[in-house]
Amino acid sequence: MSIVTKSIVNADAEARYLSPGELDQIKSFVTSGERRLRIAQVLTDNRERIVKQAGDQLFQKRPDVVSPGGNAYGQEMTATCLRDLDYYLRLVTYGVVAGDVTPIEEIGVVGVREMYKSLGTPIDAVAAGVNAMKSAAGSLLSAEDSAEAGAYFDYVVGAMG
Ligand SMILES: CCC1=C(C)/C(=C/C2=NC(=C\c3[nH]c(/C=C4\NC(=O)[C@H](C)[C@H]4CC)c(C)c3CCC(=O)O)/C(CCC(=O)O)=C2C)NC1=O
Repeated sequence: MSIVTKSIVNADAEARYLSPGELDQIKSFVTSGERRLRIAQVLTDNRERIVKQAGDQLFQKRPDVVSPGGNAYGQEMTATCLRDLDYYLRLVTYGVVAGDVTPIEEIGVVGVREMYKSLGTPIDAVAAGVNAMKSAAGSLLSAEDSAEAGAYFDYVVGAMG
């Protein structure tokens, strides 16, 4: 939920006007809007490159996942692994646009440990892949934009840690 919706729901539950504090938070959400949209655009435009770079880095660091017996071994499984990274990059763009981790949490974090456990996927390696996407994305953004986007990648990594 964005801060706008959240504030309205909270205020209306008490049948009151938005408080100065809520209006301040909404103001900062609105004034950071252009920056957040710019970041989401860069990530979206460069998604293939970010996923590919992160995959290369992950498989170099964790050759076991793409070796015989590894969860991402074989062309099809490797492609599914890269697809998962792409899923998480997409969720990060949702978070950046919403200025909130809730969409990431609801779509990609709730139940994620159990899911990867049942798939036999080493979740620490998925986290390493997401972290590699953070670096790849960071190299395409200004320091300030990189820090903003980085918080959402960190959220995903933290949820898998
Ligand atoms: C948008 C929310 C969302 C997520 C997150 C998601 C993940 C997801 N990843 C899956 C599989 C998988 N995920 C991986 C990923 C990896 N294996 C590794 O060793 C690497 C560390 C890692 C890549 C970084 C692999 C290899 C499979 C296939 C496993 C199998 O079929 O045995 C599956 C099982 C069904 C399928 O194959 O599509 C799901 C549901 N699906 C969703 O809808």
